[in-house]
Amino acid sequence: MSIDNPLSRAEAAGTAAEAGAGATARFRADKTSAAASSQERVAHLAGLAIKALNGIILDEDVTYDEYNALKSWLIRVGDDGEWPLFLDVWLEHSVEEVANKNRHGSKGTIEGPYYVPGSPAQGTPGTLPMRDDEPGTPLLFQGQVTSVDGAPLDGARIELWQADDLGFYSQFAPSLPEWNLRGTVIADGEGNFQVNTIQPAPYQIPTDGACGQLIASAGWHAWRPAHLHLKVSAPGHQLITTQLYFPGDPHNADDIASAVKPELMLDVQERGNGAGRVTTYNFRLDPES
Ligand code: MBD
Ligand code: FE
Repeated sequence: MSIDNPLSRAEAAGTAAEAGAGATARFRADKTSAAASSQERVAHLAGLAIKALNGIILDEDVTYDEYNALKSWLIRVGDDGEWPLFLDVWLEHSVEEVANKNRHGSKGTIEGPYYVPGSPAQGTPGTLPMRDDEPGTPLLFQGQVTSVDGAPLDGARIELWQADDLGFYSQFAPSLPEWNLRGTVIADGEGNFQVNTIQPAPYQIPTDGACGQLIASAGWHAWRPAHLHLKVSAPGHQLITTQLYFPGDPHNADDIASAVKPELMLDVQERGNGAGRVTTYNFRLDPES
């Protein structure tokens, strides 16, 4: 974004349907695994879900007007491509809780809809791909990757993706370079890494799509606190998908996606002399089971 021709926030945002179409295509490319569940499991879980919804209809005397409002909203979620957004905001946190309940190392949290595999790799110290005049406070993010027993891990990889200073993710908002603020850092032989980036802005669920319509109709807020997304891995160890948060963000306590954990709060310090901020976070990985 150039100083003499700044994009308005609305221009930088694009539309909910554009972001939704991107997230839907991404999911189809990376995560569609056919027939992962047995017939018994499908019958059990689908049966329970249908029973729970029928219970709500009967207990709450749901009317035909309400039923038809739900029907038209569900159709719109698909039209806007917002099933990935809807599911990751309101359900993924419970799936993550189940998936990682036996882990001893660093906490994970949800992946969300905006991960793209294959971001450009580089050594340490590194710098996330960004525009020449990338807006935002510079942030040096550093740490060490060890095993749960404290052994430094050679061959550790830190994949980072994040929103920019307006809260937008490259490849899901228009006008951003393909890999803007997405990168993979290869740690040194002791698992130490340093990466230069900028502090992300909080993320607002698009207001012009089906999820935004639900939020407005219910009178909820639409915000996720500012966060860095990470996938941290090392040979022989379980990959961690996580996010890290910034102290003082007004939505740390009421993230719409319920993905904040106290262990995921960064300690951010000023570097002085206008050099921006620095934060250190160490990752402890469980051995492969
Ligand atoms: C995000 O940036 C995000 O991290 C999640 C989980 C959902 C929507 C947008
Ligand atoms: Fe995010």
